[in-house]
Amino acid sequence: MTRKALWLSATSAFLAVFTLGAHAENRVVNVFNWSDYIDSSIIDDFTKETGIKVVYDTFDSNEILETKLLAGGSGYDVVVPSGNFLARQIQAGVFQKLDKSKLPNISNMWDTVMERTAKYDPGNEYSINYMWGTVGIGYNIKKVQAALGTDKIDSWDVFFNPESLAKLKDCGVYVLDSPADIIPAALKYLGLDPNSTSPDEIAKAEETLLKVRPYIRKFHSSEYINALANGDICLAVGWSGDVFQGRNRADEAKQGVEIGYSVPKEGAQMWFDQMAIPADAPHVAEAHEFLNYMMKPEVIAKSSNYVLYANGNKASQQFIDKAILEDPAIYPDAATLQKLYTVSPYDPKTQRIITRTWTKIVTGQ
Ligand code: N2P
Repeated sequence: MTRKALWLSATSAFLAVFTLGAHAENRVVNVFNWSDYIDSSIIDDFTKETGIKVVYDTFDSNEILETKLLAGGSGYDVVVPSGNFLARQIQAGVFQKLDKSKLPNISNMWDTVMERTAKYDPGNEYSINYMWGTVGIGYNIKKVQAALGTDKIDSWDVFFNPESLAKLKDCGVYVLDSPADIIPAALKYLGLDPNSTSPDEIAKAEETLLKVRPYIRKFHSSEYINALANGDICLAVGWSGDVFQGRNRADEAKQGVEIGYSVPKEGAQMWFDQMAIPADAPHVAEAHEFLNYMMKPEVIAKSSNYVLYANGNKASQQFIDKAILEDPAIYPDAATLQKLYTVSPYDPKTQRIITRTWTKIVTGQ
């Protein structure tokens, strides 16, 4: 070897090692998940274990996530839409199929949940369940008792009946800013199909919501956690685990605020939030490592123990706090399951009606 050739090969060897090293240090995964939805120590542990840095952003609305995904080039590697939104996003070509050979921990998943999520993602080819829960009523037990003379809330009537909600106006009512959660609940209350696409029936739901509109202080999908915990509001139509987080924050603050959660007897929506990889994700290998890590039983159990939602990982159940596993409002028993319904994605025409209807409800016109 000439001196020059030797020098060149030494340089390229050095460059190769250097580049590999730099690459390992620079490994990144960009995650876009719901707010109040993880124990942040999980992110730190993932980075410690894999060397992959996590850039973690949050949202509180499927519509916001969908707008980013449909625009393309979001830069996200892992996103977590709810099943009804995921289904139409798969149709729109927004996601890539998962490489199951990179996801050995999938064997920990729970067939009962996978059967349900297959409704949105046939064969579960594009997504993995993160958490699932219900839409129900969170409330301040003492304030509701004072306003209504009872602290037993077991019906949507407390919310959809204007006479009842009027009594809660002053202590404060928040509602999810989420048409696909609230309109089906109104339809169910009216004894109609929560999945109705009939414009007449959707108009009835609108009318029902407009009647209680004057008594709603705010439409927002994450502020109710603290608002309940601080005693700033007495009722929120919200997501189960978020209400329970509000209850725990209230307990920790020791100001005497007591929070309850009701799965109304007329029926409540059961939803599934699914982890998926966008088709144009910049870090596909890292995304798979992240998903595989999240399917470790101890890891996802830690998340459920913190966010107070059930997850779709069967093997994690041995690590879940007993009080959570045995709470039928989190892990529903047969009687609770009976009351739960799921929703289907809206077709484009119905979606336009729903969007228009929701604007009217939120603006109160
Ligand atoms: C997390 C709420 C997620 C539930 N804070 C809605 N899919």
